[in-house]
Amino acid sequence: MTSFRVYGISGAGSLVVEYILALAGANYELICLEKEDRDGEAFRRISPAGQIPALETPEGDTIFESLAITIYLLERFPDAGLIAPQGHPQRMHCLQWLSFLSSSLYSANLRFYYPDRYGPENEVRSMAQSERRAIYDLIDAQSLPYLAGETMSAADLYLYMLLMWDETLDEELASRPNMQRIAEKVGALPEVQGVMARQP
Ligand SMILES: N[C@@H](CCC(=O)N[C@@H](CS)C(=O)NCC(=O)O)C(=O)O
Repeated sequence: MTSFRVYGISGAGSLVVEYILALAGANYELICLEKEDRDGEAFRRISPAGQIPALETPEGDTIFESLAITIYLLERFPDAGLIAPQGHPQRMHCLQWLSFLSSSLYSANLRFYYPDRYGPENEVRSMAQSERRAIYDLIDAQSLPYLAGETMSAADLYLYMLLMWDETLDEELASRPNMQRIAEKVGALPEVQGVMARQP
């Protein structure tokens, strides 16, 4: 195998993995899994919880969890310009925002889209919606051009993926100009547009 294999679901948590690979100029194949594939023994050996994203490297190693895959790819493609170099403060801020987004906004989205897994559906969903909006406000309160600072980083790509899941995104962005600017900049990248256009 000469390319990466991304295990995903169309438009879901595999997007950030695709964005990074596309921006790094790496070859990859997207394998979209149905529920029965995700529950199957073969995939559970790669991702024990049966969740996507998971990644198989050209060397045949596998890794799951979107944050871990993101950090792994940032290390593997240091020249892709998606994180500042070692020792630069923007590097720690990129890691900080990635970590924050993965533990807070991604989780709120999971509660919003799979509420029955967490408790009474309507209550869980409405609490997740409030939480999502509070996190949007917090992001919008940042005044820097991008999450980590002056230049775009993987944290902005990760945010963009999470925003893509919001069915009322236009309304959410309309009242949050700082977050809107980041979404527009990321959405204007041809590599990101290519990934979105190729979603099965
Ligand atoms: N913490 C995990 C969450 C992964 C996750 O929940 N993925 C969702 C799609 S966005 C999934 O696999 N859903 C299918 C399912 O849970 O049945 C990560 O960041 O990778």
